[in-house]
Amino acid sequence: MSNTQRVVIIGAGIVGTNLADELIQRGFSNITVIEQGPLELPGGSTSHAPGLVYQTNSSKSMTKFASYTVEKLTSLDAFNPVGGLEIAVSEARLADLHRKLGWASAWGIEASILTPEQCKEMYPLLNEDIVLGGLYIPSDGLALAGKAVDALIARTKAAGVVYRDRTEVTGIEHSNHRVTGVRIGEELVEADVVISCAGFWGVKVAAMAGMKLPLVPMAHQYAKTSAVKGLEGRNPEPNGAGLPILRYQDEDLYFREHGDVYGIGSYAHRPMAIDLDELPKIALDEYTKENMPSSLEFTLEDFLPAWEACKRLLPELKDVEIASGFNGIFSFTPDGGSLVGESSDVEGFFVAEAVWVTHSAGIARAVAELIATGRSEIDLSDSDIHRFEEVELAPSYVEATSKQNFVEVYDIRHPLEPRLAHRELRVSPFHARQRELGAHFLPTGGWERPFWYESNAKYLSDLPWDWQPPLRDSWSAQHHSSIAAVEAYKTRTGVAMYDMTPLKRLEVSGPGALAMLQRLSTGNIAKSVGSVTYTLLLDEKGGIRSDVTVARLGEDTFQVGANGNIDTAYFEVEARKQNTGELPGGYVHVGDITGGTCCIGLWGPLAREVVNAISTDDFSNEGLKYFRSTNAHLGGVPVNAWRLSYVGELGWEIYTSAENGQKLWDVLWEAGQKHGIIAAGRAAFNSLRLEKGYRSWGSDMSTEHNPYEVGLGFAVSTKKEADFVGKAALEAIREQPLTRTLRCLLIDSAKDVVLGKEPVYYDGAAAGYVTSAGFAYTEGRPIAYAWLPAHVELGEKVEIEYFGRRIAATVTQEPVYDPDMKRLRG
Ligand code: FFO
Repeated sequence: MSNTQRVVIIGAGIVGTNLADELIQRGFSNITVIEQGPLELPGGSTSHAPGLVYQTNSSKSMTKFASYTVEKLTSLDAFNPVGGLEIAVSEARLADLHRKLGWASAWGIEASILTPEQCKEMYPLLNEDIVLGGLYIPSDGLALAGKAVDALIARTKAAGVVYRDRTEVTGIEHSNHRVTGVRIGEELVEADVVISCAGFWGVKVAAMAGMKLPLVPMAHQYAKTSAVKGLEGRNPEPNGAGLPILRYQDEDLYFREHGDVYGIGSYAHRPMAIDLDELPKIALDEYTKENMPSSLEFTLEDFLPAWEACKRLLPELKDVEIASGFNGIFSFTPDGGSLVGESSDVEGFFVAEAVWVTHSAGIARAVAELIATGRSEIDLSDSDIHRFEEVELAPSYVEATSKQNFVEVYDIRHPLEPRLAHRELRVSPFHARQRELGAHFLPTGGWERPFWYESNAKYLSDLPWDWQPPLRDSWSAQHHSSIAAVEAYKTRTGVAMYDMTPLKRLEVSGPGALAMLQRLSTGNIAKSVGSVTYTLLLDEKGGIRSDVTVARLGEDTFQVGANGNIDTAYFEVEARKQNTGELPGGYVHVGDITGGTCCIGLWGPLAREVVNAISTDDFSNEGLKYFRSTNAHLGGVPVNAWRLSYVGELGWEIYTSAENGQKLWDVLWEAGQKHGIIAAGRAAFNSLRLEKGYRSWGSDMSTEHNPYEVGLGFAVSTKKEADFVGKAALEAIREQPLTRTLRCLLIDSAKDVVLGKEPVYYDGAAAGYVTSAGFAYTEGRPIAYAWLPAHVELGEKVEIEYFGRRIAATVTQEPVYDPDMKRLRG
């Protein structure tokens, strides 16, 4: 297989060289790598990377990318498998290491918790008086990034890759939304595919293609000590290391050996954001390890407090000096993730930035797959460049959140813990009312979303005994309130209003709209005006890109309820292909109408009483059937109502334009008073959807999963004649037996709530992991969804590991709530 597309990679660091290699392996034969620095020492982040590879991450994908990096660098003789040790000096950290052990087990990494004595035995220089325990990962270790790059350059050169160093890219050329080449001053290097792997310079390169990268270059301190007695003679090679890499997160520090000296990295200092234009100008011929653009002068005063902490952990350091150091620049982003993907505006222009050495080979492989086949085998959504909302790309937001990320890089972070900076960026039209009701907000995508309302606390004492929520452990109690039980109860027995405004809404319109939606979705959209369809978007291999709802508002006008901006970018790209004539179907316009509109989910057995009191329109079961939409007036407010419910109750998603939002809230609230209406938040919402068995894209499923194993085979239309993306793949997949399935688990003990990403043990061995979880109020027990081998059967017992504790659960028939759909169709 030979692929003669002309590929230009910008940057010969650990990402760019791995990418060249991965593309060669996939048959690409025309590759040029352009590097602004000298090839021997390009001067970017790779050139000073200390190379510590800790694979375990809360993200499964990032962990897999790291494991591949270990595998690949090992094959290049550029990995020193010394193991990784993270130690705890506080009870909270020790507990968190247990949580991390859980991720390791969930993602298939061998790991163990060590006692203080075992830590000391493994690492004799430790101060055993302060260490409470450690997490040991035998397959972690040291990447020899420079050696790996040299080996990859040699190997890819031999395969025909052309390297042009000391060459600065000055422009990205494109026409008709396609990349055509890379400009180097007067010269144009023609290309079909261009990938920026320029690290922290990537912001500038991407801007040349009109792309905004939310990335802040920041300096991070690395010091080397004078010779340490306890290390003498251990490592014959000058840069050698034999002890595990060591992390001391309670003080934001990490340690490795360089022969008989220590290298110490610190995140304990103030965040030092770097302005690229103020980097020292160094002549290329003068680059040295100490003198290159990504390496700034060491600021000793910033390091001194950390140095005291170093000596507390490793008492032998009391007798040595800080011999040298530098402030090394690398990339930080608003959520700590990498920035990967293809421009939605310039086809063929990709970025792979803010990638740490740890994930470099894995992400390079994913990008190579993306270029070669249009999809990555490992889910890339955590890294997708399109995951950000427009407000999240504002320079002030990017800087503040990236700095916060720097400060918190080793902190123990609860999955719901909000960013401090830049709150109240986006609020729904109901915000003032929600505040009056004591809403507790948490942000997402710049939106403030109510999780519960303090005003509902007064109903806690009215809850029937079997709805009383049990006390939670201190971790799962964070960012949670028992008020959620009230809100769940009222939704199941009365009526509640949910703010659905932050849900991404796209309007797809024009003569080519139906053709595009038919082409991209598994469902049949060619239904009458007023229809609503729940459907999947697949990739070519049948992996789930998203699950969306599509309402046909007019012949040529559709509204799509989507999962986020990754969907927006996908629709925009596909629309453009129709608009340029590259694909048939005709003209189609995709507009993001989220901000200009709003939505209240009005749900519960009494929902119909509320709307009937303020409308002359027909909201009866026959007048507006399940999964139908209609235009109506509610208390004088023009709305569009969709009869469906993610919480599984009778009712509607009620849409109106933003300026009508507050009025809509008020008329519903007013009319609902005599039915005991409440406002309800995300905490109850999540519990109710789990009970109803509705999947959440991004947690329960991703492009790694096909519809059948997720339990969404029903959303693939068997009658639809039109071809759709993934159809051919599904035909093959349908014939194969399932190897894994998404399963519903009910936890035996009411007080054992888990939160997601915990490993699930079957027959004593880790066999899967929890995708999402909560408390099932109608069952009086916690509920979890988990990936498990297909042979695990209904009724079987499994164990979920939560902070080192095994929690018994039962594989249960789903959905546990209203399997007969009496509620929704009533
Ligand atoms: N769009 C809207 N309008 N509302 C939503 O809650 C959501 N979602 C995501 C993204 N788009 C949305 C989609 N998730 C169902 C299940 C999951 C959903 C949305 C809807 C649902 O009602 N499923 C029915 C389908 C029945 C049918 O096809 O006839 C079911 O499984 O019974 C919120 O995250």
